[in-house]
Amino acid sequence: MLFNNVFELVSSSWKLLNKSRKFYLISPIATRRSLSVQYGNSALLTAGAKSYINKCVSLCQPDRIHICDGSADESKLLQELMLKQGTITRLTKYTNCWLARTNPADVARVESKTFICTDRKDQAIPVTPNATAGALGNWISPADMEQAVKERFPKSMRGRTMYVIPFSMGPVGSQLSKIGIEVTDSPYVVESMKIMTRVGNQVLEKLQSNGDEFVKCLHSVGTPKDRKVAVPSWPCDPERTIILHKPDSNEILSYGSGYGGNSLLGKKCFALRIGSTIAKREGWLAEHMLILGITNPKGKKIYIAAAFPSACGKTNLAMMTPTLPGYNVECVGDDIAWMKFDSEGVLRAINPENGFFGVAPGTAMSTNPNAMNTIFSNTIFTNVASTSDGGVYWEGMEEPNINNVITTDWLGKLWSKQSGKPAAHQNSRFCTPAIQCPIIDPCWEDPQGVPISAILFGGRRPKGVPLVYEARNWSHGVFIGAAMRSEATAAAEHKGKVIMHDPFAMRPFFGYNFGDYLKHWLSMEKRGRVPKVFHVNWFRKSADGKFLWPGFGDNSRVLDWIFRRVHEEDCYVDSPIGYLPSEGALDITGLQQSVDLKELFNVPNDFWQQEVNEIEQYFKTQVGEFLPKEVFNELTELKKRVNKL
Ligand code: SAT
Ligand code: MN
Repeated sequence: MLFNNVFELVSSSWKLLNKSRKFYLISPIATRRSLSVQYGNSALLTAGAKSYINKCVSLCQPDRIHICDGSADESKLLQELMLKQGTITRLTKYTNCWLARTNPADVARVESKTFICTDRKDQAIPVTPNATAGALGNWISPADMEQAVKERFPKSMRGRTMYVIPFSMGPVGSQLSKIGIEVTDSPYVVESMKIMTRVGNQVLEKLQSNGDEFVKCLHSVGTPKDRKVAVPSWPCDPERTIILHKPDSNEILSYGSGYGGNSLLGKKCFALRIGSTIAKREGWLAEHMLILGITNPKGKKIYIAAAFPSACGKTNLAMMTPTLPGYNVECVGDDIAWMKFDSEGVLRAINPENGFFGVAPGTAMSTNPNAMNTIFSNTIFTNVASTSDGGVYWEGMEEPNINNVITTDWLGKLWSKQSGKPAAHQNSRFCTPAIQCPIIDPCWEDPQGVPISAILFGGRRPKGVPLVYEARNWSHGVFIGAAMRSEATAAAEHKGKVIMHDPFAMRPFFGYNFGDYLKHWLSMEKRGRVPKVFHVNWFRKSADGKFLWPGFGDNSRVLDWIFRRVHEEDCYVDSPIGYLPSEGALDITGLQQSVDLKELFNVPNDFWQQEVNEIEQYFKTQVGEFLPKEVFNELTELKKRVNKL
């Protein structure tokens, strides 16, 4: 490698130049450009870290290296830099809050440009004669991946600083945690990663004792081919964006986008895609799930994990304020759960993240007061609107003073309600430290994880799907996860409100063949005591298009029924699709609006016949021979029961 000696040189010069914290080296590359390590203590780097950084330097050829220490001083430095570059503005109304406006072409995850690289295609996705491209992920061959990298990364960091972010997914030192090193040319990514993960020297120290094992994450915002950067404050290369994962070598390479799951590589790329492949190898689960603790009026507490697709209310459920008296909800995580059986056979979960990257629009004191009380300090907002008093605004925020201030929309244009245009982008986000959540669970950082008693699957289903039903057993639960469908949202590039298959809310996040994923889930029953499984749907609508259920805090009524079912209370009736609450079992005392329970729990014959056919088609065309027979049998049984309706 061209830069093999960089760190040897750095380490020896460190003592001499420690005062100025600056090094200027003459690089050994042919062009003889100078490379300076301008920040950080390279002496802490392990041999594996050095070798990886050398490779990235050699490929991307940055002008400077910055080894992140996770400190507040470092944040100040980067905030000042980003202010100068126009990437962020200060939100003076709040403490240490910032607003970033992206290039409007870089606003969400790009699923069609996200790939898993394996030797054989069927290691990454089910290969069937009529599979729809991208339905269960995209595969790329090692040769094509190499080519894609060659076309994009060489010299991609010229003129820029290369930041090295050592981070831990999960509390540093927990048996369930894993370490990554993200190399990026975006200070916005550094500051966001410092909120979303645990960053700093303690991670490098851990690396010394864990056998130097880390996930390699290389990210560059890139530069368009014609070198015309459309929005200099938010460089990116939307035309050539690509997100590559190589499970074999625990490697991620992401080019061209600075946004969310495309660039904060600890999140979807590591914690879910690479995470799911590590989990498969090691016998645990890496899932797109929130984790909450719920205590009943008698003081009994259970933990629940719930999988909903992006932008379907995971953050709202995880931070819910129950309307049902005596109940208390506490938040462990809002997006990702890593779950493993302990030696006693109890399924234990950690939230591998350290912050929330939540959808802003719709977040309000009435819908999620705990989120509102979390996000107004130490937060990076992206693509929300700003107000002339130094604040933020988005649709549904219920800001009473909005008419007394001048509002600038997410595109930087003056905005008024009368314009009819949204002030904030639909997928605008807050990136905020989890510890600031007023109802963060006392055990949220417990290295053992919290014991999971129930798993919920759900999505946006305007028709036919009841408020809640329970799986008959584990394999039926796995089937319910596999058959999940939900309306598309703005979290990715899908347009319109089409109902999409989104098994386990993992469709964009599988790191390996979905059929093998199902087999892995089925095998959990042999590894320990599996939790009960439920399906929930807060989004059913009446014929006139109104939501049948108030949702938010009133979802505690559903959690109450689930709580009682976990404790085997006899409060259910059988139905063709699973167990429903028996008459009167759903506690609706004190509900502020009248609800049509009959409609809410109706299991319409024609709808379910169609649904079963649709699932069968989907399994046949997209999963084919990779579908485990147990899941196929569950479908056959459901079909029989539905046909008797
Ligand atoms: O953009 S992210 O992938 O981080 C958010 C989401 O889609 O859940
Ligand atoms: Mn998510």
